[in-house]
Amino acid sequence: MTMTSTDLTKAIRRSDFADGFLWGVSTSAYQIEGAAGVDGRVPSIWDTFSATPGKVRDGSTGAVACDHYHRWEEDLDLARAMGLNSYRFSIAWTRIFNGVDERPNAEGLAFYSRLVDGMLARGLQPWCTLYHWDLPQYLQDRGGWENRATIDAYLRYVDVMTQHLGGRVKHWITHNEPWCTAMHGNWDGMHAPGNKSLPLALQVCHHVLVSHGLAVPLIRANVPDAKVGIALSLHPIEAASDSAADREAVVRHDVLRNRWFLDPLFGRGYPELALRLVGDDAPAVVEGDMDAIAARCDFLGVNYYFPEVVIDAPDQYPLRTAIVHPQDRERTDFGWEVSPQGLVDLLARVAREYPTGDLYVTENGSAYDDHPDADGAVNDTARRDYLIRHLAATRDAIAAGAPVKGYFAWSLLDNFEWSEGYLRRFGLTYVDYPTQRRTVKQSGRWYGAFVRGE
Ligand code: IFM
Repeated sequence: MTMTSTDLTKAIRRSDFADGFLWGVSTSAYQIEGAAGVDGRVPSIWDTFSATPGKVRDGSTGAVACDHYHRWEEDLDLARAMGLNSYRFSIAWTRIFNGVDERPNAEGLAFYSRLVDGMLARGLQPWCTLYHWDLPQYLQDRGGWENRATIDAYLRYVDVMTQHLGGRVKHWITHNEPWCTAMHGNWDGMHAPGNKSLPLALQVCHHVLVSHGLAVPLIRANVPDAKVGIALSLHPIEAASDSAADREAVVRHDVLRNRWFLDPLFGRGYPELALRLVGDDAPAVVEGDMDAIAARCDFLGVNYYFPEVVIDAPDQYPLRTAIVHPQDRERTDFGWEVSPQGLVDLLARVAREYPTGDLYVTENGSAYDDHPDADGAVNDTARRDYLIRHLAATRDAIAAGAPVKGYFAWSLLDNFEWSEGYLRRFGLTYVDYPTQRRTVKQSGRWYGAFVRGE
């Protein structure tokens, strides 16, 4: 039986979740902060990439974005007014080290200090992501993540930030979605720095994972009672048909999309099948790397948006698979499939196959083409329903045994959606970019009422 939109709002209650469950929103520095040249911030690879004609669909950049750097108090007030108890943000490395001075930039440190204090003052537990794709351009000029020296630079930055904020921030995410850093950045070229080479992408990926593993003990050493993890973009993989060939394609697709990250993080090394498929394109691994990557974490962050449907495609290197987009599926305005069941399956699978410890949905959300109505209200019923159905999915995954302890909606605000620029709105809050006026959407109003138990 299909539920109507009104039935849906009754489909879930806050009391379906444990008392200590975390209710949050996720954001990232480059997507919201703006203030690109302010207070000693230097360019990141995303400044360079977005300024390159043809790289971002609407020709925009994150130079101003939501001007959160100046409007952070208003933005944290929105999260507090919703009744949330946690807030996930990322630090712009480019505000901390400029590539010239040995010492960190005092103004950058002060900004994140103010921001964290602002969270604490509003009852928001800070969840800090150390790397959400905005590598300093000066490091890219020296080879970026392909160069092992970037691991050392990252560790120095992590050391400084965790010493600086460690008394106040206990939850640390080393990297957000290394798949995107590596593969979109260096294989399909959709993201900065825009390279198109599989071996390069795999080497970048390896160094990012090593940097994660080496950061884990460093964070623990600097932060009393630290909880450390990584946020992965994971996808359930589905066969387009029942044919044996398509079902085998699922196994091959999954091995690079999901297991390439999960297996080494949980001490199993890169999957044999993946290594066979990529052959000589496999990354160079230095002795000790795999042990480093397998550093025990306190939690795993799962970023979930949609399942991938694949077919057997013998001419496609290296996986011999292709992603297809069946027409009969419900989709957001971005074209991403809406599948709450995918979230149930994904969380249950991860919990079943890996010793993850606590799980958090560190991102989940939907892009629809919102427009304020004549009264200025944004009635994004589709996004509200997406949210309700994915919260219900989270509840069902917990019932199926997945130890999920929190949910962070992507995102608090409409923001700069990478190569889509400002064309895609994921926010629970509408941002009118010319005026920077914020309007909480129906989805944000619903989330707040739900979290407040109303
Ligand atoms: O906007 C991104 C975010 O930066 C990382 N995860 C996916 C989101 C939606 O594409």
